[in-house]
Amino acid sequence: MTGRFSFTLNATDGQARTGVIQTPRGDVRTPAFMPVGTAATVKAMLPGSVRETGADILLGNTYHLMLRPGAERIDRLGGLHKFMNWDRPILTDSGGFQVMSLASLRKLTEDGVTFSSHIDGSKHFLSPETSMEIQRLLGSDIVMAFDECPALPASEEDVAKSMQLSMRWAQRSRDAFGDRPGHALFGIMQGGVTPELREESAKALTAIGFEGYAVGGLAVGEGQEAMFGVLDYAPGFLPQDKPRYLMGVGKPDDIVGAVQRGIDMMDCVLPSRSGRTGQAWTRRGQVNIKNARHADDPRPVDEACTCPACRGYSRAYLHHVFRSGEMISGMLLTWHNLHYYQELMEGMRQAIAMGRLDSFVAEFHAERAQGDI
Ligand code: PRF
Ligand code: ZN
Repeated sequence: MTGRFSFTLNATDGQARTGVIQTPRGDVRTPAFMPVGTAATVKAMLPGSVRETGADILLGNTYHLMLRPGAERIDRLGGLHKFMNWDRPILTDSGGFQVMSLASLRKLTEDGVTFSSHIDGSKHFLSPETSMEIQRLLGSDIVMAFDECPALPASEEDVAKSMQLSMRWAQRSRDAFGDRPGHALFGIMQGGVTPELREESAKALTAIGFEGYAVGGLAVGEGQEAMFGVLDYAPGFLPQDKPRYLMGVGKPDDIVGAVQRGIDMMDCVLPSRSGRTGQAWTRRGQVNIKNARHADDPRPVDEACTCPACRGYSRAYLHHVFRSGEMISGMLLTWHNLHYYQELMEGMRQAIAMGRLDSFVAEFHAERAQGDI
């Protein structure tokens, strides 16, 4: 694998930006939405189908893959790209956030986190050093620093202490990552909803120096208004010439608001997970295919959508296969949802390039306000 990791900004519109992340495994057009492939699969989708929706990059998870099937095993089998048959870029999260939300018997020290697996109760240890090693074994293209995301609500003092620990871990992540041409390490800003803490975190990260910067610690229950409040200033603390990644966001209107505020990358389980629970996301908002009103409806989920679900199937069919527990239900709705998300990103990229993001966003909200009809 030759080539380098770089980021080119092509245009800005207000705070919003569009550009390209170049990696040896291919380009990532920004703003980018990364489908989540936690267990080495975007659930219910073949990799070629994920690509057809317009995805340039997937997200994988250190926490899940270290527990099952194990990073050493994936390494022996040729790395995560080969293992899951996706040859384009993969970003891996570092594990700390998932430990805090999924594992039991957690013990946090300066060194790292000891925890019990949510799968079989086995005991494990994650630290900046072990997380960097696991992400190297996986063959990740964009490696995330090992951080701690405090559970909310938390006092400002606890958020400050946690952020400062994450900044020490960021330095240890940088040191352990080493020199790996073509691979990138991203730092993760923490600091809750306190501007001074966000600024302190950004200064610590930029002093260390990363190939990209994530805004962590948001979308953890604070609500959209508080999240946008932080995004009104936090991206401005980060270098202009490096990608900015908002972790674990979000609903379509969260994504649009984040892009307007200068975010370049996002990931969320929502389009894939809600596809498996009978929720479709469309220009007109959310459609619950379980609802009896769809049982005789010959129309597609969205008349204007060109995905395989909307080109080939009625709401009545999707309602039927969901009610029957058929696997094609999750496959079709996941495809539709990922297609919708990627089309939204493409629309924003083009709008930013033309300096028309405000009118794009106005149209986005106007269509949603009409509701599903
Ligand atoms: N840190 C890491 N992963 C994350 C988060 C974080 O703060 C979030 C917060 N929304 C999602 N995923 N490492
Ligand atoms: Zn569709």
